[in-house]
Amino acid sequence: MHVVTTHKNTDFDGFASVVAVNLLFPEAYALLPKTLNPNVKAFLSIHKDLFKTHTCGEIDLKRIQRLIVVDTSSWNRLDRLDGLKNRKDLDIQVWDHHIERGTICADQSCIEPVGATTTLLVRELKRQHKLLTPMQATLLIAGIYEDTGNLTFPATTAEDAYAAGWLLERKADLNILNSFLRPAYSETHKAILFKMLQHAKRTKIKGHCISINQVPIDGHVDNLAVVVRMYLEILNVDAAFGVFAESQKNRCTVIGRSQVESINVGSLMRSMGGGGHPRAGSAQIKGASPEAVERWILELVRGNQQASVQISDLMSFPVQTVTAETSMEEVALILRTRGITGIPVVDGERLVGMISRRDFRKMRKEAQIRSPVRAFMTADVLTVEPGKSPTQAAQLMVRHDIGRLPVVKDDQVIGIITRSDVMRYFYDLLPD
Ligand SMILES: [Mn+2]
Repeated sequence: MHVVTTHKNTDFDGFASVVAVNLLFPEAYALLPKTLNPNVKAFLSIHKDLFKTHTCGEIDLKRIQRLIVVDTSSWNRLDRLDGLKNRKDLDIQVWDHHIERGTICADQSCIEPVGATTTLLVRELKRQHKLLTPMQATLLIAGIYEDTGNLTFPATTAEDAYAAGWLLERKADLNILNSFLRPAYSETHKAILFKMLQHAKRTKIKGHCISINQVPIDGHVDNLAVVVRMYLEILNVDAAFGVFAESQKNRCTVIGRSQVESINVGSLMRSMGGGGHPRAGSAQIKGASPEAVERWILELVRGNQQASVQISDLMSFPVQTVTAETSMEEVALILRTRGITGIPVVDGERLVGMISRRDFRKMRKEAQIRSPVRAFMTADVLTVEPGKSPTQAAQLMVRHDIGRLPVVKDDQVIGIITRSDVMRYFYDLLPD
């Protein structure tokens, strides 16, 4: 007898992986733990008839010859299968995307750091040209979307996105999916949040109010980012950090969230060996006490260099300018040779307008190419001050659909910032 199973408190990735294995090995019994996460439970309550599943009590463990484990590699996360632990004749296969090895010794394993275990199974389904019903495709895509936060979590890989694409081609239904993929907020999350609120403290650093909270946890808890986000909102601080300490494994998981631009959580977490984006990030630290991790975060926030990036750090200068008397012909030549799309028009050092490639469309006759810029320039020019932040510049560009902003200080043009300068900052390609 062959059995496929997954971890307790089964999420969509776990359940979808079980179903995917069943497509690869139709003879395997799908064994589900008694505890399912609330989203999966809601899904199964409606779709139960479509998926043939069993629970532990229905199966005689002695008859199992082959065990396929998905989305975990630890015996203690399986439901009532301890009796199989010491069976020498058992053939074990593991499919998982958590790369820390668990306690299960597998004969065959596929363990790779992708966003979801389902992705690894989709690879195999694709290779074997298996047919999927739209319902199966929908369940599988739910597994990928849940574990990757709809392909937005930093752990998401290109292969997760390709797998999602393949499932959409097989008619995965996003309407059904959305009604079941509410942010997972379980009893465990509630208990952790409650503990955090009991010990909440606020710290003032450089005019910011932040909160760091140490929480002991027992084993891996999925999706702690949800808890940190709620904690941040309830405390209404500028940034919040959860230091989740697993004393057994001697490691801490830090999850940070920020609602101000001047605290860039992604760059803080990168300094700690993790990753993320300006508003959210995480890192895992081995062999440090939670107290030491807290002190480290405080130090990083105090010296938060990245946060003080201003337009003046990103802008280009000196700026090529023209006067209102320059001919359009000359402007065309400058645009072409310098590979730019617009030039500020100045009177002395004062900004009086902007002439861009678009303005050439206003010309009616060819002879007008010899006319001065004054006739075609935009006089009402949006500008930005050097002390403003990259986000503020980006907002102006998006709102007014412009690709460049002159940087003006005391009525003088001191630089220019383009859309690509701002993008480069957001993608962290800022030169040191
Ligand atoms: Mn998973």
